[in-house]
Amino acid sequence: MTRPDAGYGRPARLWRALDRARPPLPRFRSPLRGPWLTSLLGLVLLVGLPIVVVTGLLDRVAYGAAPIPADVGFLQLPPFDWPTSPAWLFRLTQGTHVLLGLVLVPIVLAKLWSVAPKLVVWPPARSVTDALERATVLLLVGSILFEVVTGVLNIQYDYVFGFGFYAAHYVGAWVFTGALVAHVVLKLPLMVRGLRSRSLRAELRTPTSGSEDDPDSDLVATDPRPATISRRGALALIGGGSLLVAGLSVGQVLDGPLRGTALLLPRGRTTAAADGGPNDFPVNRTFVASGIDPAATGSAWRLELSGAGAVRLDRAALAALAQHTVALPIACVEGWSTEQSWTGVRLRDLAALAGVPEPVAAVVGSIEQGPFARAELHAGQVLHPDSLLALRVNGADLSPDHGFPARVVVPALPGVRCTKWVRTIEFRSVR
Ligand SMILES: Nc1nc2c(c(=O)[nH]1)N[C@H]1C(S)=C(S)[C@@H](COP(=O)(O)O)O[C@H]1N2
Ligand SMILES: [Mo]
Repeated sequence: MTRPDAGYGRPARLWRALDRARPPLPRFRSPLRGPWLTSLLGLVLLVGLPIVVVTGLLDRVAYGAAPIPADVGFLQLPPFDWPTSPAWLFRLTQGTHVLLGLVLVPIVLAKLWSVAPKLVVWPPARSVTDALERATVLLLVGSILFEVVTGVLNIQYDYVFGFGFYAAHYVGAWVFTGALVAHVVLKLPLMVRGLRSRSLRAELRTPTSGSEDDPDSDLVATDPRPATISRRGALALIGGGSLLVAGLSVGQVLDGPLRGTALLLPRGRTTAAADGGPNDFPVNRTFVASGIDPAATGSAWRLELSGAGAVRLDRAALAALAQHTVALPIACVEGWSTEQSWTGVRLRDLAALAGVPEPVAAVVGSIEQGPFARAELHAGQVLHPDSLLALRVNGADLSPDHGFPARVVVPALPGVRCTKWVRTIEFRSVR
């Protein structure tokens, strides 16, 4: 004989057992939570985060080929030649990536706060579709936190991760993008409905707001505490947090005394010579840190060009070639940037000297060993009339920290490829 509830017995018992096993979950009782606030924060992130992702992916293309950043297999974007014009292009894309990424952190945290009742539910999933939906949320939350933490650590004083950072942050960005697309597809109608449920204008005029939110939403507290802050106040707090972050970061892209205000980003504030002189601008790696033997940059230094033939030039011979002066930015992948006036020999003149007037690429070698030992430039970067092997900056010889005897500066080239302490340049006529 079968029992009448045979079909339901097992699941019902399972639910009861799960209910009994319910861990002591926190109760969320703020009356501010509800579809409207969550949707508003969601909308801001839906506009802002794709900009952070796209500028990040563009920076990756600008950066060029391995070894830094490391190979990422099938996730590699189709490479294209990063433009050389406008000269501030990388300054803009990377500055936006880092600044906007930081400014959105308070909003990401507020959004997570606003959906907290949905993040900790028991049982974790009630059906297969529910489980799938929750898996995308888990990936979304996990990847955004991962991107924030790795990004913030990387722009602090030193590379915390070595060069594993670039691959990790990049793969994390793709995980986030996939999860975001799924999340938007699933939640867009809810977001639109949530936004329509209140008027932003009315909310901004309301000094206190109680809990009169949609009682059907599982974001809304069932036993709310009295409000201690209005929705207007909450928005001011979140927006104020973002403004504060912006105010303490934006200095890293400004030249002059305002640079000192970038308190959250010490790397962009560290200058080599704090003397107000021509070489007093941010330095990435100092000469001492490079580990280069000082004798290697002294009178024994020669620039070695190769191409159709080999040419060796000492610094006096380089200085005797036609010199060009141009204002170009150094824009670091960590987000700081500066514009300086550089003087030196055009790379295309050096290419001609090496017997390769129409190179398809150039490989620049540094005296320094390690990840900066060589950097490849594409034809457009070599042939641009503003692309220089700089000997001087702001009218003075380069300081050891900024790459003496000679360094590369190329319009729109990421700072990381503007090799300092150059020793060799190989001009290639075939790829
Ligand atoms: N040889 C060498 N070149 C280098 C670096 C380096 O560490 N070693 N740092 C690069 C990075 S990441 C940046 S942002 C710029 C910074 O130039 P600066 O230190 O003169 O401001 O130099 C680039 N050239
Ligand atoms: Mo950099």
